[in-house]
This record gives sequence, C-alpha cells and structure tokens, in this order.
Amino acid sequence: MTARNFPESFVWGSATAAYQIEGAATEDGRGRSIWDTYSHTPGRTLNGDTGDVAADHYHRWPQDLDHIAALGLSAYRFSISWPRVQPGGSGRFNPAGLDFYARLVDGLLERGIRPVATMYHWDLPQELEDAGGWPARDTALRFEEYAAGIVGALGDRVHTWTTLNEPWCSAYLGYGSGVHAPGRTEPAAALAAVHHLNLAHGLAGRVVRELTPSAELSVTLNLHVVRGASGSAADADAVRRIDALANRAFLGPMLQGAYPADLLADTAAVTDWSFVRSGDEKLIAVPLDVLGVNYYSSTLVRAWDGHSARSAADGHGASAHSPWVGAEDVDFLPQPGPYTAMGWNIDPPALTELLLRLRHDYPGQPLMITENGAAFDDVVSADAGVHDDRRIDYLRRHIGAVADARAQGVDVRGYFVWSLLDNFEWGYGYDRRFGIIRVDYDTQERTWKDSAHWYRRLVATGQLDG
Ligand code: PNW
Repeated sequence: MTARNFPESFVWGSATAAYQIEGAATEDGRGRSIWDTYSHTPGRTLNGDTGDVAADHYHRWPQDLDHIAALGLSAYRFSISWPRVQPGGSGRFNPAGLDFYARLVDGLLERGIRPVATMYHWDLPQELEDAGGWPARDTALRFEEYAAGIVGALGDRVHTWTTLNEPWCSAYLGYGSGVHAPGRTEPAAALAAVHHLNLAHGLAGRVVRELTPSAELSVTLNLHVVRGASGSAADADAVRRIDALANRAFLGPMLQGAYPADLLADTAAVTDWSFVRSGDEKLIAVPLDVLGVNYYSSTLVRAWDGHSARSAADGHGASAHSPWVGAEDVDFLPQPGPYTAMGWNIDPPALTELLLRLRHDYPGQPLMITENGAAFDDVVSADAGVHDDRRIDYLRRHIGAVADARAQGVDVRGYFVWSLLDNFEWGYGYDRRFGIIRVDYDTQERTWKDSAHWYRRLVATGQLDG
C-alpha cells in the first residue's frame, strides 16, 4: 500500500449543473431552454423524465451548500442557467434570476467555498435555437452579451469563470447524433456548432478578462483517450481522426490558435469550414488560467474496411446517426470492462495517460479535473445507508491516477467529483445516479452515501490509501 499525498493547496470540489439539479423550471421569470423542449418531447428521455423539479436545488440551495461545507470542500462548480438570467437569450436580463446566483455565490463565500461558475452547461434559450442554434454565428454573439451580463453582476465574487462545459457534447450529441437537445442530426451543422461554440468561448473569455481581471478563466472539455485495436497504420489513422474530432477540434483553436489541418481535410466532404472567418481563431485563443478536464472512460477504435460487420459500441451500428461526423470509416469496439451503470468502461490509467499527453502537447497549461465520477445501481440498505463500494473504488483509482500524473510533474491543481447530488442525467433521466449524496425524488431528502464519507476523509487528510 502506497499512500499518495496531495498538498494543502490542492483544490477539492464537487460539481453540478443547473438543469440537472435546480428544478423550478417556470419560476421567477425563467425562460425555456432547449432541454425543456427536448425533455418534454415524447420519446427523447428515459421514462419521459424532465428537469422540471429535479433535485429542487432552487429551493434547497442553503442546505445543499451546508452539505458541501460539511464535506470540507474548498470549491464548488455549478452552472448558471442562461434562460433563468436572460429569458429570451438576448436583451433583457431577469433580476430574479441574477439574484438567485448572487445569493448562491454569497452563500458559498460565507461558508469559505470558492465559487467556480460555468456559464453554459447545455441549456441554450429556446429562442436562440429557433433562430438557428449553435450552427448559427449569431448565437456566439448572443453568448458574449450574456457573459457580459453575468460577469457584470457577479464577476468580482466568482473565483473561476468557466465559459463552456463539454462543447463536444453540445455540438456532436446535440446536432450530430441528436441524443442531446436540440436533437438535430445534421453533420455539417454539428461542425458549424463546434466553431461557434469555440468562438463563444473566445468572446466570453475576453469579457472575463476585461470586466474582472482578477478572476481565473477556464473552459471544461471532455477529452477522449482514444486507443487503436492494433498497431496497424490503418488503426493508427482511425485514432488520429477521432482525436482530431474529439480533442483537437477544441484544443487546437483554444490553446494553439488554429484548427488542425488534418481535421479540416478529414471533414472536407461534410463542410468547407467557410464559417470560420479570418481573425476567429485568434479570438478563440484567449489565454486560459486553467484547462478543465472531464474524464469518465476511454475509447477503443479500429479502421473499418466497409464490409465486415460493425461493432455497435458507439451507436454506429445501432442507430442511423453518429456523433463522429466524417469518420464513417472508424469502428468503435466494445471494451473489456468492468463497466459503470452507463455502460462506460472503467479505465483509470487512461486518465494518467491523458494528463501526461496534455502536458506534452500543451506545456505550461495548468490543469484541473472538473468532472470525474460514476453511476452505479445504488441500493438503500436496511440500515438506511448506501454502501456504494464500487463508486468509492472508482473514485479512489481515478484520484490515484491524478496522483500518478502529479508525481510525474503534471500541473493538476484540483479535482471535482461528479456529482454532489444524484440528478437529472440528461437522456437517462433519473435512472442513473452519479451523486455522492443520494436524493430521494419523492421526499427530496439527501443522504450521504458511503462515498461521501470516504471523500470527506480524503479531503481532510489529503491522503489516498490503497
Ligand atoms: C458529462 N458521452 O456528460 C456532463 O458534463 C454532465 O452533465 C453529466 O451528467 C456527466 O458527464 C455524466 O454523464 C457527458 O456520451 C455526457 O461521451 C455524455 C458523454 C460524455 C459526457
């Protein structure tokens, strides 16, 4: 057993997102988002679940902040609901919505917890989708206006501003495969969405720099660790293509000021990328204080010859639409397991690999794990406890993977567990539970799972055993 230590300065946190926990979908002047529309469309989410009530955090936030304080966490990552603060997505701001987040931020500061605010965790105002959504350039300009409004209202009290959460999901799941809102399946639009999300990040990043120079600026990406099934040149090329679409489509413009040439070439049959205007890439490359990394699982691919049977691991075979725009010649293979309740392969060493790769490719860029965690089929025991040993094991091994990267000199400054609470897991509704705190959706009662007790001890000691 080697004890792995984290310094006093390491930031321990937990993360949530507005639509997944707040509920109060029609209260105090909140507008509608694409997730309201999508979840209320029959057949889109498991069991027809919606975020209308969710974990009722909008009314229970003081107790929820008490839980964060009792866990001993130094930071809390939450998101601001765009339609709550700017109901139509442009023009008028809603004072009641801004006030909710002002109280939340003050409540965190009173408890000595650092607010890490995400501007966009997928809840685009429906009006903006009706006007074209992320495939339309104007959405990025509207985002700049929204950013100025919230940074103007909260800026000096928010420690870290995160522009976007996982633009990969917004673009490819929202507009490519359609398994996320708004549920469109238009490959060219997905790539236009990639660019306008990147542009929105750059524009909002500049707003943060101008309005609140002392705040930290970040973005959160769900980076993929892609492995090839064999050492063949064809499989290596499949890895390269998926890496371009998943990772470098965002890392390139954000950290290096340009889209990778291979990405543009690979997708030339889908789009000519003429929506990228001169000067855009420079704008997108606003320097980041910290890059947020969300990591859950890894990806295994092989080159597809066009004839042999496809594996259905990513929906290529199972459904007509794939998020992997322009990569029809790549096959996604089932992984060895074990799996979480999401069907995601558990692969902690891939997280170390990812962090080492980021250090190698983007030297000097500080990193933060802004999400990591697991859904399992939790059961409430006769003693009323939730003995989620598998979640503890998942967290222990992934935090160990972070320690391994740090031991090799990678500048990882913090770790946020996903999630503080069980919540609305998008297309999977309330069926998949990621919380370290259980939510009883009938009573809204919160119960610490064993993983919450375990995390509290880790945070208190900074020592990981096992
Ligand atoms: C992330 N994928 O979502 C989100 O940031 C959270 O809101 C979410 O609850 C959490 O991870 C767990 O799912 C993802 O298909 C959704 O690769 C889908 C994917 C990745 C991340």
